[in-house]
Amino acid sequence: MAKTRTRSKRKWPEHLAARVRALRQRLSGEGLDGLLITHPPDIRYLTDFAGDDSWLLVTARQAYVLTDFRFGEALEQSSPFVTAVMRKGRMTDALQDLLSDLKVAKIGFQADHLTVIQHRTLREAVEGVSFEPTEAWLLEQRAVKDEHELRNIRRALAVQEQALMQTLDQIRPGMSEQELVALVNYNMRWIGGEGESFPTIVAIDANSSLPHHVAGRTRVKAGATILIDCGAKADGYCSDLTRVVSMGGFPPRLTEVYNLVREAQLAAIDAIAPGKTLKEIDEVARSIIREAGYGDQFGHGLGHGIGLEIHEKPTLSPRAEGVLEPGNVVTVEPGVYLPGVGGVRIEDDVLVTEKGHRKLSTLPTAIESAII
Ligand SMILES: [Mn+2]
Repeated sequence: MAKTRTRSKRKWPEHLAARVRALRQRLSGEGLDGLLITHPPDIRYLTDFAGDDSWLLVTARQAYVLTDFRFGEALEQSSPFVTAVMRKGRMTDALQDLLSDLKVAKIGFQADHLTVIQHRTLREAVEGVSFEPTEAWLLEQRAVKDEHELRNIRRALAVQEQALMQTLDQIRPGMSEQELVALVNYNMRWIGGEGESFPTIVAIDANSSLPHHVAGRTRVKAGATILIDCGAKADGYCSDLTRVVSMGGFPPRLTEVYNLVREAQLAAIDAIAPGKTLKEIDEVARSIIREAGYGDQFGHGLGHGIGLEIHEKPTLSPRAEGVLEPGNVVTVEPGVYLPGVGGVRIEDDVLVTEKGHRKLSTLPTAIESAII
């Protein structure tokens, strides 16, 4: 088969080189000659290349991106330092062709990001190489953010906060959930975000007791409770915030719940520090809500990591194992959901620092600020 690759001699940007070095260290520690990376966010993390339908092979000395015509120019622009392998046929054939040139015996693959069919095809198409399953290596590495990543998360948050404020100014009686979703998304794009981190949630009145309500035709009326959960993206990095507001003032039951959720959130944020277990942070918020009699109405985990994906490690939940580390960025989002009445969730994004934590989001949460 014709050779369509030339080794790139371009120098890697230092922050990407550092990420690849860390991966190579693990590879050699585990006795592997390379890792085949099939999950697009992991490929982007290591190379800045944001195309899909492409695979990355990292060996001890080289990094190859297997892609096709659709992404060739984009790859050259974002990542001239990798070696491009332009495939014309099947991905596995291109890989076979590449591997037959390299002196490699054992290649790891991402067991959590390869389908059963891809795996079978790989084993059949590529001879003389043994493929070893790996799990969550890059997800674990990505849990600790470097300066470049933090800058992007901060940028995403800045866009989102401005968009959210603007949207709150624009809400009028008669607007539907769908229209508000459109408005939030429009504002995020207009202000400079790349788009949404996930489908924006807008839930009015009793719909807000559904944590992942799908926006519909319910309309804003005077006195309405409105939950907005959304996120913007900057350079691929996600932000994630939730606010609940009221047109004129919350009913007594929701006032009680709002203040409770806020108290639980502030206490959990306060407790965040390196070395703390993921479980114990969750328990700080959960115990406050439980003692107030709403334990059963807080049915999800307290938070999750954010980064190139909206749900990353570490997870703050009663079942999570592990401890917080400096560089983790997590959401803190307790909620109380009362079917038929409504729900309150308040969500902010928090960085774990060497000494404790820093709240990255800045919008207020006091109940007075939630009355519009
Ligand atoms: Mn979230």
